Amino acid sequence: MKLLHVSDWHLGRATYGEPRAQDHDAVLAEIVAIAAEQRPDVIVHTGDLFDVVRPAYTDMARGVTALQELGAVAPVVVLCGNHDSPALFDLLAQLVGPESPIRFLSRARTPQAGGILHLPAADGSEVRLAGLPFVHANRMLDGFEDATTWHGLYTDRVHVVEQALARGLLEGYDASRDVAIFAAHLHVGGAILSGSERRVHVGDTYASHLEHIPAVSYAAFGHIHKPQPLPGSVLNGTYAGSPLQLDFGELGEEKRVVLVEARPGRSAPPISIPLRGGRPLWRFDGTLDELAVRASRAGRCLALVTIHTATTTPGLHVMVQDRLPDAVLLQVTEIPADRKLPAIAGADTGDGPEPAIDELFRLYLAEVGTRGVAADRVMATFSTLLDAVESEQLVRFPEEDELPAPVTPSNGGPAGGEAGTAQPLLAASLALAPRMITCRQCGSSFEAPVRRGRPPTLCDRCR
Ligand SMILES: [Mn+2]
Repeated sequence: MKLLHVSDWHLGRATYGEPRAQDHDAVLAEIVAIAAEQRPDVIVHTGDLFDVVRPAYTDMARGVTALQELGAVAPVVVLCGNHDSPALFDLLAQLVGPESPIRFLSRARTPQAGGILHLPAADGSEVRLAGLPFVHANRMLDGFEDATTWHGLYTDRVHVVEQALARGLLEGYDASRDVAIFAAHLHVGGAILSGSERRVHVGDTYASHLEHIPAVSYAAFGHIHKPQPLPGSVLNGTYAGSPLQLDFGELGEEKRVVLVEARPGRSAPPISIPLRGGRPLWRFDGTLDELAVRASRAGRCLALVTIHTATTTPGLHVMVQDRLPDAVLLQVTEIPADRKLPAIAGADTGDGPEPAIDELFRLYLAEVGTRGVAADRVMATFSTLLDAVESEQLVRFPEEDELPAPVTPSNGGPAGGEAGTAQPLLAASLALAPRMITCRQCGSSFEAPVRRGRPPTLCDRCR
């Protein structure tokens, strides 16, 4: 008996806004070709056929077409994953009809209600397949529990289902004829996550224990995107994993489908068949020169690029694209070195007296930096302004001469503006002029210059 195990297609997924449809088309064609070559007796898809509960019609068509092509090779059992809609699965099941080679399992069923599938294999053996689609923590399992038990621990609730399916697998089991398979969309504690799974559905509340799962020839699991054997050595089985690198948590992961050749009553080692279709993800962090060296290895990929430059470089995106002509640039981030001041060794503000305001600003520029302009220019401007405030002198920056003349009644508004008559704008806005202040004690008004943004609060008499 030969079984082909696929999982977590996530049709409709985009990565950083880039649709993966062409990658899915490539990898689905590859999977169909593998099925046609290997001629399995049964094909199991362990869930997350689609990325969202309401996929686009084009993605539904893409999924149904691929399943039909697989169904032309062997019966296909598709489990509903946490990203899939059970209602959509019911609808698809209704449309294809009971005679179709494609079986959509929308929710967990008791053995009496069809939870165990019996599928004949070419070598005369029979596949007994117990399927466990994703169980939501907040939905009651019809047929397995009632209102008094369904709010119990998730792992205990899933255990009840697993036990019922185990009993169903064993009932009338013939070790000389039957191959028992367990298939589930389930998070098993200890599995290594890719980071692209839906976080809330791989949390500890959703982790279940392998000891509860019936002894079978092979356990086909979906839900975790990193291809891997089931943790521990309790059960012979794997997470087939997603067929594409869906997100950067899956960077460098080798994707695959799993082929299992089992004989009745025996467990069988799973064989990985690598998938090469679809563009891989690629991440780069370095200088443009370093990119030029490494670019040849990138090829057709979806790239996340961080470039370290000396100073803001116009046209950087084009320069990166020139070096990666076949890549789709998902994001290019520039980190110019001059947006931060060099950190000063020993500039510890822990104990000593409170540092001066320019020292605090210097530390800020060393730690956080600026957004647009070189940090040393910002620091110089800040120092100039600070000196001007302290010495109560007007300050004039050369840049001010490049500004258009301000609109005032004396120069007749915009039409009469003349170059060279600009007022010292920055100085005017510096509030060096005295301000009217109300005395905190006697309530009288007095004029005072504003120093460092902190005006006096008491008049001369009350001071
Ligand atoms: Mn998934």
